[in-house]
Amino acid sequence: MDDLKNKYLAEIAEAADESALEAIRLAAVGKKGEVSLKMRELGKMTPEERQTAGPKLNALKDEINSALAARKAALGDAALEERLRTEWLDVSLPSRPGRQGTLHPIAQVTEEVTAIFAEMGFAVAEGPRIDTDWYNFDALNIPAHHPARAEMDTFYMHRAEGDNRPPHVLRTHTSPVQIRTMEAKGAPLRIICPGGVYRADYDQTHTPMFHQIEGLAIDTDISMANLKWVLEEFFSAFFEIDGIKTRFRASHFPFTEPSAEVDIQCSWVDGQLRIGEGDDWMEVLGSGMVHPKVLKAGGVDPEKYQGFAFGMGIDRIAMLKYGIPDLRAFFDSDLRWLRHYGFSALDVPTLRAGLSR
Ligand code: 2U9
Repeated sequence: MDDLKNKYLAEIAEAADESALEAIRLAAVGKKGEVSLKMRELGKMTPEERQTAGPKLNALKDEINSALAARKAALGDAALEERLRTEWLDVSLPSRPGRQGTLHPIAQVTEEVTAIFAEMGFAVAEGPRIDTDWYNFDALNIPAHHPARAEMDTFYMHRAEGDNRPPHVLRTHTSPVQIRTMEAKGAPLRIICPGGVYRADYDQTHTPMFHQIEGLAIDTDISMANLKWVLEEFFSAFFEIDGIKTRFRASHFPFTEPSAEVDIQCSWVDGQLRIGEGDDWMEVLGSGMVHPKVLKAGGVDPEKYQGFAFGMGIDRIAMLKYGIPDLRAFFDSDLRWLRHYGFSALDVPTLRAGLSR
């Protein structure tokens, strides 16, 4: 038995891979292996002989099995070590020119708008794209059966029959993020909320998913004058035109009072749009003073605080700034379009270095 033990333990220690180990296992403790055949001979022995040989054979079998397992684990570790040594990648190498991806114009414009508002002290706030109808509508002074709910062509999430939880919707604007941030942080507050929103609408100027940036500033002495200054600063920086003219037209939104739609100065020359010159106007934005009911819904005391808010379509201002003619192309994933309208991922927009180089 000692001979068997020495022979197999030496072979196991030498085994170079898993298939060699398996061959040794079969030869030693497999059905027809040497140790197994010896175990079968126990039946022919006298009871006294069996009493000493039986436990010894069992112990030998156990010892071989655990040596096999230990060697298998060691081989596995060595294989992993070898892979870690040979399979490595220098992530600091530049990508191959033909493979360099670009930033989508929506990502680029989101970065640009964020950089401008950051300079004016606005932080970025984010929230869920699926939200309750309370955050998306009620908190924004759009109660059930208000025509604005129907106008927004809302996507409702499916509910199983008998499921009585409040309805969830794909947010139709980023405004629920402002309510959530008011609840979480209170006043004073200065935030912008960029992100995707959803409305069941599809034609040349509407896609079922598009992007907005909304802004909110709350403090104890905020007025429409602050709103006008902030927006004029924004338009000048964004379109890179000093002193761009704006026009505020009275309007109506459920969540602001008073409300204004904002146009920027433009002209059409030979069917070409030019921003910041001429005597035409182009609507780019909606805004107003936050309705007291909306402040209250966000847990802010309307007796003490006021705020202004505005909202604009990122996709739309991206089209205006970069001369992109068709909204639907934004979401076609056409590589030629993406290469043409895409931006270098490494040129981060800042006010000092330039927004779009
Ligand atoms: C809170 C309070 C007020 C956000 C606002 C608009 C006006 C607006 C549209 C622009 C083009 C949506 O993308 S669009 O179709 N938005 O006209 N948005 S005021 O007002 C808020 C938001 C949140 C708590």
